Amino acid sequence: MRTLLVATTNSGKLREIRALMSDAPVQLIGLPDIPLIEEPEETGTTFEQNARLKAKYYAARSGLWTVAEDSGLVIDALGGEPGVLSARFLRPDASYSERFAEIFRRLDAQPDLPRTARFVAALASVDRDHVVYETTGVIEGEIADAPRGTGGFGYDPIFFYPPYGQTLAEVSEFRKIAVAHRGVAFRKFSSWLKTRER
Ligand code: ITT
Repeated sequence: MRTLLVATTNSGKLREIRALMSDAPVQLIGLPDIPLIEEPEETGTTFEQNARLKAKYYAARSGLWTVAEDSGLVIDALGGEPGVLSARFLRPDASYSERFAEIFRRLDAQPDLPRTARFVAALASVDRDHVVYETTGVIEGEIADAPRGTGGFGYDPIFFYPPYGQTLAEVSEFRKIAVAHRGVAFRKFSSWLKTRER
């Protein structure tokens, strides 16, 4: 089995990706398993550009076949913010409670606008400098009235998923990845791997 580097510095993402790829025919390793590589600057303006940028960067520095993803929360009433800047929204070191408060403040200032939002994930896999696979995944939902739940990570406490009637922080990881953006993208990748890595 070939080794595949899952290039993310986000432990929440890594945990979900390991669960999603548990039956993929590859030997998964994460950034904590290899010598430290400095993080790239995410200069892209789209999720797809940043996913490619990260996959190419980590593949070149590690010499390993790599998969990376770029994701974020897109809120319609905020013109798509925080979007590709989700990890850095407000300030790179802002807490999520500060970020939630700012989002509620801005949404409350526009009570007539819908609270629709989506999480988007773009995935890119690079092998020997070539992008060998790309895909995206999306989950549609709404911004909750208040943060709820302690599971998941990032913006999960404010992302209300109507079919569950709960935020993504109120459901188990199993139920989250069954429907969420990263689950959609990594299941497609895993199916593609099964056809390629026989
Ligand atoms: P890497 O670039 O190292 O993978 P990162 O956290 O900086 O880690 P991104 O630039 O792709 O990754 O930013 C993704 C941010 O979007 C993440 O830090 C969260 O704030 C948010 N996000 C993405 N997926 C999420 C999810 O499933 N639940 C909650 N928040 C999520």
